[in-house]
Amino acid sequence: MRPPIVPVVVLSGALLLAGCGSDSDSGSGSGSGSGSDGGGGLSVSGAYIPQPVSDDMAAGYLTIANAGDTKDELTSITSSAGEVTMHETVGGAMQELKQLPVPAQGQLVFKSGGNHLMFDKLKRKPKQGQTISVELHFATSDPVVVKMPVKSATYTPTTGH
Ligand SMILES: [Cu+2]
Repeated sequence: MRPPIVPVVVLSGALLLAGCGSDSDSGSGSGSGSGSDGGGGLSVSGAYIPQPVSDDMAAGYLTIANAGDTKDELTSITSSAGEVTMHETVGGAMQELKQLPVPAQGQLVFKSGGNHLMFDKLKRKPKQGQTISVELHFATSDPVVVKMPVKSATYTPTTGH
């Protein structure tokens, strides 16, 4: 008697785990129902802070996506690490913004060379490997807590889909 041939099943689904490194920590509010009334429509991705040169200032970047049909506004950012404001870059100079729109079915993008989060009066200098937690406040949606990893000073995100 010969041993039966066992078919080898390749579970290609496991490969998905290696993609995109989405450290989803946003404690997604379970069961967002029809989502007709704001809330649950916002998600944050690609957050990072390049390790700053300065001891008490740093820039931060992230993308806020709005899957809902209602536009919202980012109105403030708070963090126990220090003060955080929104900045835009205009002709090489930075200007503080009071709020920024998150369009319906759209995105609000903070990226190097453009809009960014500005950390000021930091209690400790951010170092690569650390994480800084910030809370995003919106005109309509509930606040969103984002853990922003500190990357190398020269880190640039790989844009993928
Ligand atoms: Cu700035």
